[in-house]
Order: sequence, then C-alpha cells, then structure tokens
Amino acid sequence: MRTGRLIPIALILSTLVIASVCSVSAAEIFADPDTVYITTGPGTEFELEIEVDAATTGLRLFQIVMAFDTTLLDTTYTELGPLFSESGEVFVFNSFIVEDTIFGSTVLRLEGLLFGASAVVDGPGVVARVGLEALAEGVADMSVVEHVITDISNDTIPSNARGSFVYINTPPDPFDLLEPVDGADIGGNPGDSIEFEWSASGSPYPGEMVSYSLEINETADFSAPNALEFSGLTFTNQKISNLDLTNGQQYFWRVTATGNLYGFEQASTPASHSFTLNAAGSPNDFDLLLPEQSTYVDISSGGALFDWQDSPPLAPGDSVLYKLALYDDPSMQPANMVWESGDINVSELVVDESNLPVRTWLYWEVTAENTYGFTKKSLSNFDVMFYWFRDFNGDKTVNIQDLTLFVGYLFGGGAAPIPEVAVDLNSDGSLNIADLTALVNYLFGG
Ligand SMILES: [Ca+2]
Ligand SMILES: [Ca+2]
Ligand SMILES: [Ca+2]
Repeated sequence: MRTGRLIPIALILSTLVIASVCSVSAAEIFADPDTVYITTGPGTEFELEIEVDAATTGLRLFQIVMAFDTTLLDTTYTELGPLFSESGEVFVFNSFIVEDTIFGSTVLRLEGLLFGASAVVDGPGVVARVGLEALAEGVADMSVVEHVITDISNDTIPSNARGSFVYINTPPDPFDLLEPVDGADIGGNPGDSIEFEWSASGSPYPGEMVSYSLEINETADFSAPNALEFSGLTFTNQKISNLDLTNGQQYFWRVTATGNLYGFEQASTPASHSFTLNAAGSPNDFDLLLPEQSTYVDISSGGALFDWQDSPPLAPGDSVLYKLALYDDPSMQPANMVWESGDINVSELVVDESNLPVRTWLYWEVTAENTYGFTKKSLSNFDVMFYWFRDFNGDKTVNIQDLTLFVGYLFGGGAAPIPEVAVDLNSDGSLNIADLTALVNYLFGG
C-alpha cells in the first residue's frame, strides 16, 4: 500500500517540474498594449509595440503574423524596434499586409533578421513598432495567428505569443429582450403590474457602466406621442402598472443600453417586442331586475323602485358606481334620453314620479363604472310603462275629468285609457261599471 501511494505522487511531482520549467523558459512575444480602447472614432491614430520578454535570449529572427481587419484599421508606419535597430548589427525588416490563404483573412506580417556570424540580441525589448489608424467603429482582433523566433543556428526558440484587441467607439454588448415575449397577450386585473425584462449588456471599456432606457409605444416605429419612457435604469427589468396603459391596445417596447462614460449606444435584440394588454378591466356582468320587462307600474304613491344585480368589484380595492338611464325610444340614443341618475353606489334606486312620464313606453338600462374607469352596461335593457292609478287621462291627478272620460269610454265610444290597468280599480283585468263605481266612490266618498 505504501509504495502504491508513493508512485503516483512521484509522477505528479515530476510532471509539475517539467511544466514549470517549460513556462519559465518559453520566450514571450507580445503586442503592447494588449487592449486598445479608442473612444474618439475613426481617424484616431495609435501605436502598438511588439516586444519580447526577458526569457527571450539569443534572438536572431522573428516573424509574427497578426489578424488584421482592413475595414477597421490601416497602418500609418511599421518599423523595426530598438532591440534590433540599435543592436549595432546589420538588420533586415519586412512588413506586409497580405491575404493569408491559410488563415482565410487579411493579416499583418512583421519580420526582422540580424546578419553576422554571432549577431543575436537578448530580451526584453521592442522588436517592432506599428503605427495604426482607426478606419471605422468596431472591435479589431489583432490576435497572433502565427509566429516564430529563431536563434543563431536558425533553431526555433520555444515561445508563446499574444496579440491585441482594439475597441473603436464600441457600443455596449448586444443584449436580448426577454419578457414579455413578442406577441404576448397580457391579462390580469386592473392595477396589476407588467414586468419588462431584458438580458444584461456591458461595456468593453474599463470602468464604464451601462444603463438602460425602456420605451413603450403604441406604434412599431415608436412615433406615437404618448410614449412611456424610463431611462437611467441600472437593472435589467422594470415594472409598470397596467393602469398606465390602455386596455385592449397593442404596444411595442424596446430597450437601449448606453455606456455612462462615452455614451455609445446598443439597441436591443430584436429591435422591439409587441404585446397586447387584455386586462379583465370591465366591471362584472350584471342584469336588470325591477321593474320587470314590459310591465306597467303605478307611480301614484310617489315614484318607482328600480333594482338590478350587483356588479361585484373586480379586484381588491375596486368599487363600482352605477348610472340609471331612461329613454323614450328603443334605440336608446343620447337624444332619446328622458332622465339619467347621478352616480349610485348601490344597485337600486327609487326614482321620483316627477322624473317619470306616464302613458308611454320607456326603455331603461344601467351602466356600471369601476374605479379604473372601465364601464359595462347591464346585460339587458327593459321597457316599462308608468301610470297613475285612477288617472284616466295621464295628467297624474284624479278628478272629475277622469270620471267624465271613463264614462265616455264605457258608454259613448270615447278613447280608451293608456294603459287600461290605470283605471282597473278593482284589479280584475277588465274595465266596466264596477271600476267606474269605484272611481265615483273614490272621488265623492261613500
Ligand atoms: Ca339590487
Ligand atoms: Ca287625470
Ligand atoms: Ca275591473
């Protein structure tokens, strides 16, 4: 057991030793700086130095090939660095921008060579300088795609290489719209919140924070004037109340990320999402109760009771107010309105007789309105005819004139009362001498 455990440990130790020896001895050839941050746009000029480190000894030749996007960058100069040019040795320097068939893209190739039987230099030092100009906005990848350094015998010196990234007026990172998903149908109750959520962006520039602006608009091009906009958001979500939106309306929303130091902007992906608000906004259904449909109602006692079902509040904190309206035409247009109540907080109302015409069909309905301003009409509208008991001619008084007309109707072919029930004093469903007698008794006693 004891030896069995020792052998693997010995193997691990020897592996570690080899690894550390390699990392210490390998030369480094690298671009400095390794990241270039440009915020002043195309036309900005800067310099990269190509350096070798202290582990680089006996150096005679270098070749370094870096990715080079000619749409983003151009060279303003290339030159051999002082490690070679000030060595006192004879040197050669070449630089090319070429289409690299193996790499499949344009590359910048730099190579330097010392002549002479014993001409070598030791790092650290600068082997080349590259003057560059930004041509467009974007991220230029100047990774090293190929490199070699050799010694006096033309043997390769083991080396690692590292290039550079150039950020030219680079906007914050692309980011996605998440919730509501595109085309969402948003229900819920009035007063519920709607949460908008997107993925995080970030700035490539050191120390730069990103903030977001959320826009909600009725048009896909965000041109409607009544837009909702929230800016300076530091989180990737925002809640709004659905009361800030119109029920039944389609909306579009988008987010823009902005860097706080340089102000470069990134639009969301996709550019926008749509949603439709279909909150359960209206008061609940309710129907009419009294007076029942197509009935005659006596108002001689002073008025009439109207009653309808409650429309229960929809959401916590909601309440409902009612309005009763009477019309003299079944089309129930505003022009036909005979009378309308004020707001009523209970589902019934006694309407004074002075507001109620007799001898004509009336049509009534109730409208409920909740605290969110949503309205709903009663499921039905009823018709009703009011009358004044014992009043033959519909003037809301009972006197000798009614008696005269009643006599004329029963015995002289005069016009019928409207409705007949108004003078059916004994309530037997027919008009005859018994009703007339009852009216005489009412008027003159007995
Ligand atoms: Ca009621
Ligand atoms: Ca009368
Ligand atoms: Ca009768």
